[in-house]
Amino acid sequence: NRLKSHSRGALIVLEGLDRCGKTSQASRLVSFLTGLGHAVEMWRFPDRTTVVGKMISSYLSNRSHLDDRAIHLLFSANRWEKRSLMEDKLRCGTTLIVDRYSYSGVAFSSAKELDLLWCKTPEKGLLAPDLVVYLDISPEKAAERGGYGGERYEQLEFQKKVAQSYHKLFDASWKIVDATLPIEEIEEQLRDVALDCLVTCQKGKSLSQLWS
Ligand code: 2DT
Repeated sequence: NRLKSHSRGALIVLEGLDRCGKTSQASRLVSFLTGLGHAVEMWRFPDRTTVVGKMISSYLSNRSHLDDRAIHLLFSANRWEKRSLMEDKLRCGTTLIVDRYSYSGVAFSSAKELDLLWCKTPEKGLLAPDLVVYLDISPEKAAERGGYGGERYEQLEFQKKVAQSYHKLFDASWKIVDATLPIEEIEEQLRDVALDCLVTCQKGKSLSQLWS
């Protein structure tokens, strides 16, 4: 119908510690929404395919070393280089399910004791998500799931600090989901909040900017 073809897509972000199940829930949600006939894409940050993304990937796999602030700004630049495409997609009606966004940027860098406000600053002006879902799991439980790869941040002690940083970012608008529930239950909760969010966006909720 006319309204639908002119309405914008929703920007939905999934956040959480490593091994919380974000990536598999994001792809399940994409399949579900696609099945309902919505235009949907799965995105992730860091986007390791760009030149900046390749620098980030090399840092994460310990093939290069970078100053804490320098890598923070690269993660941010990696979002900025996708910003206009993101806006175009949303305005054309495509919903984006994004695996990690600025909150990962701030949570991981401030876990290294960089100032929280300093970490947020380069994110200002990026598109604000319409919905943030946090898949909540304790660092200990996440570690028990095994399968930490060999990447730089995949260590229990560091993940504990990241969890604390995430808690400082929690906002009343976030949907906090217990990531230890059965996969299907989490999936169900995500479907509900995502559909509500899509409706709100279709009804004309405008796009806004982060941390303004
Ligand atoms: P994946 O394992 O999900 O690819 O993430 N990270 C991520 C940051 O430190 N800053 C950021 O801005 C983003 C998006 C989280 C790779 C690691 O990179 C961290 C885990």
